[in-house]
Amino acid sequence: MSAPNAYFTLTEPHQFQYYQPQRMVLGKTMEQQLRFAICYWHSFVWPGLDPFGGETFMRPWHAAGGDPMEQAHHKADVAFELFRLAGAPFFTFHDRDIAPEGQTLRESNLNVRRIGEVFARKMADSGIKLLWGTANLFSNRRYMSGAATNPDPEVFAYAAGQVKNVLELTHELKGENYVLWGGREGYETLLNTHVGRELDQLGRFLNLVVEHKHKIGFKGALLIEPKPAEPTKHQYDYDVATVYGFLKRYGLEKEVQVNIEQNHALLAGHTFEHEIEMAHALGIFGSIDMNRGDEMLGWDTDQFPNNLQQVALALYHIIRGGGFTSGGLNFDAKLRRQSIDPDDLVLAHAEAMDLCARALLIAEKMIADDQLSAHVRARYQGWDGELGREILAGRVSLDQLAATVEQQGLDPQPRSGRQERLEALVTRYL
Ligand code: XUL
Ligand code: CO
Repeated sequence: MSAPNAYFTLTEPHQFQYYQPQRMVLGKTMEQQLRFAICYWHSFVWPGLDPFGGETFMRPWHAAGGDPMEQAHHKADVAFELFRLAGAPFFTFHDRDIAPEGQTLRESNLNVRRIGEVFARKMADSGIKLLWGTANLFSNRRYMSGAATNPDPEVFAYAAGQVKNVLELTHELKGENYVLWGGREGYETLLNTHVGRELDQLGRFLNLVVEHKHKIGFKGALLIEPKPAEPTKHQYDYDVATVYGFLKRYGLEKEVQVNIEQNHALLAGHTFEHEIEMAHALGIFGSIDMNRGDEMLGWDTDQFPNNLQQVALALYHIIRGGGFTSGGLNFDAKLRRQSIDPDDLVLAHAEAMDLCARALLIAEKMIADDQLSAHVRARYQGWDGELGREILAGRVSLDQLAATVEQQGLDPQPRSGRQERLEALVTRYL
């Protein structure tokens, strides 16, 4: 097994321009506000392929003919070296990212547990923590028609066996959340799909996960990650509002929250802030998968964030909604396939962290200055008056409202929404 340092030419933790973990911003340290995590899958599993070409990164732990468990150990060494060099306090993983699939569920789960033991030691030595764990219920061919939503209940059982293992491992590693992204929970054509059954199956699955969480005493949050399409044409967890409707229907809106991804929001035809604000309004905001989609491409490009204004507005809404509790900013982001230098992994993450820190300082200015929220407050002021309060308290009927307009001669006058002025104001904070 090679020494971890051998993989990167960088040897010292990144020197940031803006990210000062201990600096106080809006009542917490930057580290507590931002809670950065590096994900395993894009950096250590994806080899750089696209639909037209294969591996470009040539990661040594993917070398043909190697022993898969030894390669998994090597990968873990390099992963923790990346976390140290980039200075991220958390990481995230799927079971399949960290250990090879065995011949049986039992063997696969044991492989995951063996690397889990390696993680426990490395986490104790480094102080790096687990933001969340998750199970990969989409790569293996058995899941091609869904996991919980598969027409075959044996596949549902298999998926349950994987989730049980990763949920327990996440608990043992003191992970702060557990994520469920419905990778293939959706469908391609109604000609072969019974939507009503599939939704009930998914609702049952999630209830089982919630029951198991309580049984083992896991205190972290369970998070669903919405995505409208890809890999399936119609994903059931389309966006935050759809997930909320699903949770309500299956009685889980108090048990489960959402992990919102920038690129997924874009694919759903929403802005990132829309999804964040919707989650706050519905009381299910959990965590963020921070990345950047390409506005001209209709798929999940998972780029590292670098749009300062967009990130600042996202952080403004996150913090105004109360900020993170168990959640954080997980870089669900991957290098472009031509970025083949190992050091690109370190620099991409570190620069993204610095950008987010800079955006946090901008969000701090927006909040301290208060002009943006003052405008919104003023716009809804009427609702704090007598008429507004009576309506919302359910104390007036349509008859009474119609009579009020006539008796008081109400003639409401339109007022400017001032969008351009507000947009200009935002750019002034940058
Ligand atoms: C896929 C995606 C996943 C989840 C975890 O688009 O975002 O990597 O974040 O399963
Ligand atoms: Co994601």
